[in-house]
Amino acid sequence: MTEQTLAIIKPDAVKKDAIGDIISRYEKAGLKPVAVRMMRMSKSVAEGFYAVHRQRPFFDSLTTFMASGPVVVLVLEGKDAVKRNRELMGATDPAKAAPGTIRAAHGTNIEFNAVHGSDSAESARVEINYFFSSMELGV
Ligand code: IDP
Ligand code: MG
Repeated sequence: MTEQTLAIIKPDAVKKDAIGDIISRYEKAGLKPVAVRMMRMSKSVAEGFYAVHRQRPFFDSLTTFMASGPVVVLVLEGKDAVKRNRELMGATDPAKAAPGTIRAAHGTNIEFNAVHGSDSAESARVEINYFFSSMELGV
């Protein structure tokens, strides 16, 4: 089924000049960017985005990291986009991510792991609407 997911190229990957490689991986996998923005999140925008993790011990560190530099936020569209993007990304901890995945190639550790990807169709919907207006989404 054709669906959309939200991806974020995190500050660590932007600093490493990996934007082009990562977007190329999406395109080659049949995940078409249909909305893209480069931006810098404030700490409170990062906290809102990761609100589901607010009880976790790494919440403050994670949201400080996400606000530490520019990111690229994308809506990707394709067949089974949520699942396909999770496969492309690899495991949360780059040390455990399968060879050939984005996190294996560009992640540094379990926190600085290069990319975000929605984990379900429902969270994709919420995350896409968190960052993009209907005008940007062409709906
Ligand atoms: P995911 O990004 O693979 O979906 P989540 O469990 O949703 O992983 O965690 C969100 C983000 O929080 C991760 O991508 C990573 O940046 C950070 N994170 C997850 N677990 C840890 C941890 O144990 N220590 C530090 N940061 C973590
Ligand atoms: Mg997650």
